[in-house]
Amino acid sequence: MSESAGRFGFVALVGRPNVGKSTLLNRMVGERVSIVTHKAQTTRQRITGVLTRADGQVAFVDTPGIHERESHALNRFMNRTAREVFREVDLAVVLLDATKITDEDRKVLKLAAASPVPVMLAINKIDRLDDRSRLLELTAELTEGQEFAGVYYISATGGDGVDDLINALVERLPEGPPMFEADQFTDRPVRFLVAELIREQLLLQLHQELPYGLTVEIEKFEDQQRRTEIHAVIRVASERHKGMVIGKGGSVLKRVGSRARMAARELLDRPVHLELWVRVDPDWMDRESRLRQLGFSD
Ligand SMILES: Nc1nc2c(ncn2[C@@H]2O[C@H](COP(=O)(O)OP(=O)(O)OP(=O)(O)O)[C@@H](O)[C@H]2O)c(=O)[nH]1
Ligand SMILES: [Mg+2]
Repeated sequence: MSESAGRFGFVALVGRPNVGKSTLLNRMVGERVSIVTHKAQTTRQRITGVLTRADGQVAFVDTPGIHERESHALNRFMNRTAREVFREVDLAVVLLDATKITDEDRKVLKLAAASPVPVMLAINKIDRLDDRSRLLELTAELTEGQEFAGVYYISATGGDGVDDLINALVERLPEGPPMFEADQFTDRPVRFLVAELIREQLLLQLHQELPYGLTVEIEKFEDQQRRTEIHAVIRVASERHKGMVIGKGGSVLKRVGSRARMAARELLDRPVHLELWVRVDPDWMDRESRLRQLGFSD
């Protein structure tokens, strides 16, 4: 009946670690849906962020960065999550970092070539390029022998080119009613988002390999009259790691707790009481069955 029926669809964001998928998701949705750090392999599970506009709704699916080394069941789970997303969406965006093209990017492009849905290329971090004239050369090289639904040059942090990308995506989506309420910006429950905010602080406060060997679970999440009471467990692989997460006199854990509490307070828009425990669980990241128990599900 109406002349311009709205559009709805799922759009996957795919790419190697650290190219800026989660930053772009947050920018497009206008909320902090997915955690972002300077470290590779920040995102571990898919998370949907919803953008509702007058002409339609887009459900963006952020995925873990596709990476080469699959040393643990967790890595295999992450790569599988990213690879399989092509089959579950209407459109995919492959993200690249304009300042650095790697073998992992080439692997992602190869996967995209087999995609059952159209793929757009978004070349990100153009704000970091001194000489943008190189972009055309780079694009020619990357798209050689491969069809893309469009190529966009963007800065997920600065916002350059992002609106053009969104407009192009919406135009390509099928007509249909929105799946999410207009005020719902993610498919994940708030307790998942809080667990991620704690993990974000751990990634930022701990060095080198350590953050990769831990996971965060929410054991209690209770809205009380004046505040929300949250208890979380940080699972680590060894006693040594436990010591590092706690820090001298509890200093590291205290810092992580207070920063995560502030972030959770902002997210929930009410006071938060956050308690953290550290538990040793040597093979949590090596067994598929254990991962499923901990909520890593496809
Ligand atoms: N200068 C600049 N930095 C960016 C841009 N987009 C993202 N970054 C930075 O790149 C780093 C990685 O960003 P993420 O959004 O976590 O990357 P990701 O692709 O989600 O990474 P994984 O979750 O590990 O796969 C962060 O330090 C971001 O601030 C951009 O357009 N310009
Ligand atoms: Mg990410």
